Amino acid sequence: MRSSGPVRFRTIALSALVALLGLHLAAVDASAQNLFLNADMEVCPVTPYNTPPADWGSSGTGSGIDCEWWATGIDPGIFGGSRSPRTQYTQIEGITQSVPTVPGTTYTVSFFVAGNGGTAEIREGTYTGTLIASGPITVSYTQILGTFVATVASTQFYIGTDLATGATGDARIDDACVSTDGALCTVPVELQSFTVE
Ligand SMILES: [Ca+2]
Repeated sequence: MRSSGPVRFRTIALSALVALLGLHLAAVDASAQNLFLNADMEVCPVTPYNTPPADWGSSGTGSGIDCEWWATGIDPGIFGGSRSPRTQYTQIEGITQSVPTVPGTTYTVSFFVAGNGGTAEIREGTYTGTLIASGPITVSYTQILGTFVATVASTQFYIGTDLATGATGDARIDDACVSTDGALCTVPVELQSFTVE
């Protein structure tokens, strides 16, 4: 009779675990993912210069961001992996990507940035589009994060930096995210698979 206690406990614990697993799996839906392709910007050619990461376009006043080159100011180093593309001092520069969106649905958009002053921005469309979120750029990486309600079935987002005012050097960007799962977009891309599972 003494062993019935522990055995019963294990049975209850296993049932609880199965129930939790079921709830956890049920909470994950198809849209709870980072919709950006090459979100960590690791597929990014060193040359030719002024070439954005794969799956991304360029937008800005300059000649385009670089995958590895650094020119002016304190280099904050790489945020994640082996590529954190550089945006150019005195310019407004960034990258764009279109993703499928559901009208009326709220999306969280984010990316990480570091550099030598200036302003980091998330916009709809291009570098002149409607502002979604912005924040100051510091030598330590910080995350810029905002929310956006889609109006059409495909939305282009811009992430980049305004280094034309208040900056003393270049900046680096990395780990972009757009998702209906707001919590997912608060963590670096390499950690997002653990958040979804
Ligand atoms: Ca990266």
